[in-house]
Amino acid sequence: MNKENFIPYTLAKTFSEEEMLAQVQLFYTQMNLRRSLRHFSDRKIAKEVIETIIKTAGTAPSGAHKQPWFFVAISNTEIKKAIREAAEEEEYRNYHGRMSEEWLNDLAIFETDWHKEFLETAPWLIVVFRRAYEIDERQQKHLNYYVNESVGLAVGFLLAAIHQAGLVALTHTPSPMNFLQKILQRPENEKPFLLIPVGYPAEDALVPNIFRKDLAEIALFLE
Ligand code: IYR
Repeated sequence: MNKENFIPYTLAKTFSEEEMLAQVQLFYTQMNLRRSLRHFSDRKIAKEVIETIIKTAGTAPSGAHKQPWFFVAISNTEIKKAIREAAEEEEYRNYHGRMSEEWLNDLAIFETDWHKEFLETAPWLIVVFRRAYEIDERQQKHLNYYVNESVGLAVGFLLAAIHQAGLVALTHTPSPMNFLQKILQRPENEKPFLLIPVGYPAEDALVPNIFRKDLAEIALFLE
């Protein structure tokens, strides 16, 4: 092991067994309250909050520590409007022919349609990009590793941070999403991954009456 490549690991905290269980149960209880929302208030959120949420996302692990993500945070009214218009154009086509009958049936309980008002109402839109490769000073391409896994993990951290702030979000995937690359003028090595409106919930916000799978349905313990 080359000593120059390593530093000692310092754990923030260690718990007794009881404390550990209490901590993990508390975190589960908090995370279990997270919901995806489609009804946002237009109440402003300080830029520093969004900055810190994005810094939290940037603490996620990634293949060969390449950190193959990029976040564009938008509060600008004109840009949000342009994104809404482009997203609605694509979604109109999705709901009128591009999505299968089965897909439309699966979505029926969510009562979604091509209207995406939340893209203008929410005070911030965070557009997450995945970087399939990096371009060095000599214009050489260098592939990143496990890009979907890495960016998915970063988004998980992002959503947890949003929830921790008492805010709500939607992991939105207007499809296709290349309009985001154009509107936001991102380089060719970045492709849109998710579009995430962030804000306070609208006062009258409703969420679908759906349930999470039990532990036995999502896990197997081999002891
Ligand atoms: N992108 C469309 C359709 C949609 C797809 C899935 I999978 C959802 O979980 C919800 C919606 C839309 O945003 O309406």
